[in-house]
Amino acid sequence: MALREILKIPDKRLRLVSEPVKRIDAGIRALVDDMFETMHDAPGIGLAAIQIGVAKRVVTMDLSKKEESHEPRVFINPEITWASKEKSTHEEGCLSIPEYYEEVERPQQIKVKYLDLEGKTHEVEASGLFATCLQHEIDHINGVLFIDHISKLKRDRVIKKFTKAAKAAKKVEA
Ligand code: K1U
Ligand code: ZN
Repeated sequence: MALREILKIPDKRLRLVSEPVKRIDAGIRALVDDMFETMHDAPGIGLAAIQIGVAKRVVTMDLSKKEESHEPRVFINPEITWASKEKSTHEEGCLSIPEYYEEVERPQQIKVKYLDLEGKTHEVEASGLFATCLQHEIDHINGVLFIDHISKLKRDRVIKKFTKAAKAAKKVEA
């Protein structure tokens, strides 16, 4: 297991469309282990593989409230098969845009088809934080960020702030 660096905006890799997983092998299992370690360390409740620079359609999630009782979930090649017409609004954060939170409106309920680590197909119905987090992570594997769902004015402002910080960090490195 290894702690991996989480990409931050404006890293262009966050805009890649991730590739479907063709075979669930030792490489995918090692990737999932690294994702859980990185996500729990951050800490976060979800992570998409592209956030650690791997453009594969793999998502990890743990919505458990207590630190001692982890409820790890893995979604491989997740696909939204149904979304409710009713919408709901939740505050979202993103490990690739640290310390920035905004309200986002999304379908209130969704159904998602995915593979588990054994390659078995499942379909799950999600609502509440589970639905919000799944949609946020499926957006990531499609190169979409939660700031794409907010006003252009707010989005431009946050991109500008992180671009400036990335340039300053590069200058210190050089
Ligand atoms: O994908 C990510 O960037 C992870 C993100 C997931 C997410 C959070 C909230 C709404 C939608 C999607 C996070 O985990 S941000 C951190 C966070 O929300 C959190 C961290 C520790 C405890 C509880 C929440
Ligand atoms: Zn995110």
